[in-house]
Amino acid sequence: MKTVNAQPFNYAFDPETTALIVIDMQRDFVEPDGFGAVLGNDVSLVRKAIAPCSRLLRQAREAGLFILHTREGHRADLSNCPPAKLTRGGKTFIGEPGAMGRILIQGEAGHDIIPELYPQPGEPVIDKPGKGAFYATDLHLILQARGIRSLIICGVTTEVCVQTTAREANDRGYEVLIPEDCCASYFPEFHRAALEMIKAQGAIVGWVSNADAVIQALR
Ligand code: C5J
Repeated sequence: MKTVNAQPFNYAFDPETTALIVIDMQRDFVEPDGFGAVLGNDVSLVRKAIAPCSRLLRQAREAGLFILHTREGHRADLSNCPPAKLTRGGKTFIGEPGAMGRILIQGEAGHDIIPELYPQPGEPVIDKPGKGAFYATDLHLILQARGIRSLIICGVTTEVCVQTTAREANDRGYEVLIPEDCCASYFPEFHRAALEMIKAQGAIVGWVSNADAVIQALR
């Protein structure tokens, strides 16, 4: 077992039964011409997570951890996008043309994962239509088949897709750890609040740590 210095108390995990999931580090969310930016957000806030994620990814690969990535997006004909989701955004909408192709559409440049954190061969990529990575995907099946029990979750945004996935995972019995500098939000106060909620009441959803502490545990 490995132990990570975490809050609200140390997090113990077995690398054999632990997976690292990188949530939605897609060009549409973190690059200056993407969906997030067009909605009026300052992407420099979410780009802060790239370097810590990259360091953690490198160490996780070296340690042989099971690594997965997710992408939020939809079929080109929008048939797997709930009508309610299609009306959200206010300024631009899913499926509309953007600087990197149609917004959040599978196969478009903006839907792809940023080059800095690009998946390596053998690392499954989960395409998800919702905020949570378990909803309408085969993620749970893949994790169960590998005997995974603990999840280290990184990515964007903290209070949306990261938090939703952490809650879904917790309810399915996984022990969740979030390295706080490996996730980010366009709203720093939401980032802080989401992490507070996760670790409250004796890790009601999971544990919070940082990239260096997880890297040290993996060494
Ligand atoms: C959002 C995400 N914020 N990946 N998606 O719409 O958090």
